[in-house]
Order: sequence, then structure tokens, then C-alpha cells
Amino acid sequence: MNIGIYPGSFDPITYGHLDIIQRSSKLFDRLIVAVLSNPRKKPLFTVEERIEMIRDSVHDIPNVEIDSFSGLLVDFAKLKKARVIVKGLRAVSDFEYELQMALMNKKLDERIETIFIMTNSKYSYLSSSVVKEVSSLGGCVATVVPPLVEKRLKQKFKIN
Ligand code: COD
Repeated sequence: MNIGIYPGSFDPITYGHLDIIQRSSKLFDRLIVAVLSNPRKKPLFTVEERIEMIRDSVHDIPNVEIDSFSGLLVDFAKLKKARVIVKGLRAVSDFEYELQMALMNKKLDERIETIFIMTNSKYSYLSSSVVKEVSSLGGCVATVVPPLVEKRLKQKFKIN
């Protein structure tokens, strides 16, 4: 079975992430969306909240599973018998960081391949950080995140 892993913080999931999930799910028998559990990063949403929002967004894609991990991604990939890591690329700034991670992951486990999917041009400017900033200041994010994410952001920031 051909298993792919799409890892990230997903704090929270955006339509940019969702586009990568939809497109990469067609490349694998199973795609595991792996949510990083790292309290040191001080996320806005707990792992459980992030998983709830992802689950609600991908319920119509049958071969997508959601899981969380801590520690090394390559160890989680091994546990799940996945040999391909999927990453999204938006701009040159993403490339340097992603190249470093891909090469380090290869060093840690030479069986692992990282593949990159180019962002949909509609979402090339989109990041979880921008969404959180706009939402915290009362801006509308309805066109860039799924409805449940918009709702949860409003609840977090106590916006009506
Ligand atoms: N369009 C396309 N792709 C996008 C978009 C968009 N609008 N927004 C985000 N993406 C891509 C990102 O480029 C990334 O590939 C992925 O979606 C997830 O993004 P984020 O921001 O939610 O998650 P990150 O980048 O914070 O995730 C980092 C990891 C969790 C992958 C990384 O920290 C990790 O692997 N940690 C585990 C520890 C480890 O193994 N470290 C050693 C690696 S060197």
C-alpha cells in the first residue's frame, strides 16, 4: 500500500492546506494528515481542536486519515509504514526551510522521500499566521478557511 504523510502545525487548517490535501490524496492509497504536537510552539489551538477542524474539512475524502505526532517526523513515518512526506510550497522563502528539512529527514532515514506540491495560486499568500492575525483583529477570514475554522477562530478571539 502506497502511504503518504502530510505533516504540519495546522494551527489552524486553511484552504491552502486543504488544497494540498485534496490534490495529494489522489497520489496515494492512504494519506495521513499528521498534526504536530509540540507545546513549546505555543499553538493557538490544542491538538484536539486542530484535529476536529481538519476532520470536519476532509470528511468527504475517503482515503484521508488524521493523526498527531510528537518527536521526529521520520520516526512517525516509520511507525505508519509511510515512505513519502508531502509538503506544500508557496514561495522561495518556503523552499529554503523545506529543503533543509527534506535533506535532514533524508539523512535521518534514507528510505524517506519528500515531494513538494506547488501552492494553488489562489492561496499562495495564505498562512495560518496571517489568518490568526486577521481574525484576532476582527477581519473576515470566511473566504480563506473552512466554516468551522472561522467559527472556532471567532470563539477564540471572542468576536461576534
Ligand atoms: N499553500 C500551499 N502549501 C501550504 C500553504 C498554502 N497556502 N500553507 C501552508 N502550506 C504547507 C507548508 O509549506 C507546509 O509544507 C505544510 O503546508 C504545513 O504547514 P504548517 O505551517 O501548518 O506547518 P509547519 O510548516 O509548521 O510544519 C512543520 C513540521 C511539523 C512539518 C516540522 O516542524 C516537523 O517535521 N516537525 C517534527 C520534528 C522533526 O522531525 N524535526 C526534524 C525535521 S528537520
